[in-house]
Amino acid sequence: MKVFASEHHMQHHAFELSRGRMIPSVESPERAHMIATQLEVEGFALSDGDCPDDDLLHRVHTEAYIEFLRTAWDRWQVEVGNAAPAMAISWPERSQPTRRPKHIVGQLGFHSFGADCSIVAGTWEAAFHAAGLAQSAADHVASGNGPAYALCRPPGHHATKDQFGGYCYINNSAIAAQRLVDRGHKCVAILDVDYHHGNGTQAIFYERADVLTASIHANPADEFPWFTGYADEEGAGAGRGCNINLPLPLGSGRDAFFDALVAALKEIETFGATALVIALGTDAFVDDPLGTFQLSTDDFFAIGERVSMLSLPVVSIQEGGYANAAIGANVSAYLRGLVG
Ligand code: SP5
Ligand code: ZN
Repeated sequence: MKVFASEHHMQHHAFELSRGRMIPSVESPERAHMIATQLEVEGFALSDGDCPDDDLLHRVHTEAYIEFLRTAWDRWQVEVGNAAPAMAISWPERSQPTRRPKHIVGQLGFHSFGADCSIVAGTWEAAFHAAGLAQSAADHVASGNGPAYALCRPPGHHATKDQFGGYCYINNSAIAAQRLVDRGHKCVAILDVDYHHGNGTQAIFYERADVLTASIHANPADEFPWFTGYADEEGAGAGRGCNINLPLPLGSGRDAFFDALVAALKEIETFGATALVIALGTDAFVDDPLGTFQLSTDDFFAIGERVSMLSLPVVSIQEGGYANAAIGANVSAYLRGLVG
């Protein structure tokens, strides 16, 4: 198992609006530190990644959005200053076509979908290099060198082609899948086991037939990201039938989760995927402060084992997981299950 990780993430420590109050984001630098420390203790060597290719970023996201992310902090400082986190206060209303404003405050609303996510001084650097880890992990796997894991922070699966939210800015799992396509895989699957629906990944590939997206998550009627993630969202146009949602009730345990996992893996086999991206959130863990599912550390080992049964080249990308005391053990259990 090749592990890609970098220190660039440490510059990103955002704030989030939580129950009416601004708090330091639950998505903290400590998360990646705990994972890296545990993996090193267990003997995994950590390698840095390349910078992501511009054209790869632009196949997943719009050029305007990438340019916005790159410059938003500096523009916010000119406009607002005092080193406060950059965050929207207005979002486009849904009932009529809307346009992209010029002003940074308006663009923050245009390019985001929630206030759990803000831009701080190091956000671009962290998100850019996280995408590079995903690209490098995909390159490693595409070259036939065995499985790879990218310790991406910030996470990515909520980010759409032109909007950040849910602690996500650049969609690292989508970057990995697109890289596998660009390296010759005609059918790639993304399986998202994060507790939350991978709405951004779904949106990016919704009309594409070359990337199957499948997500196991808490029912969006009761949980973030609230507005998508239902079972009847099947994809559209050429992508019809290439999106699978497996929403589960709040509080779901191992049995419900593994039934969904087996169903998703079966669909991935039927689809004929030649490579697989696992969007590895560990927030389905029983003690996760944001989740309600009941998975144990051993269950993450079993997820890895199940995934390995497909015998596909696998790129694993870190998504959520907020039980910092256990996050290292959960990730390493999954990786050990995967390699057998
Ligand atoms: C990648 C990922 O797992 N994103 C999840 C984003 C969820 N954001 C909304 C969570 C709101 C919880 N507020 C914090 C409560 C702290 N006690
Ligand atoms: Zn999550």
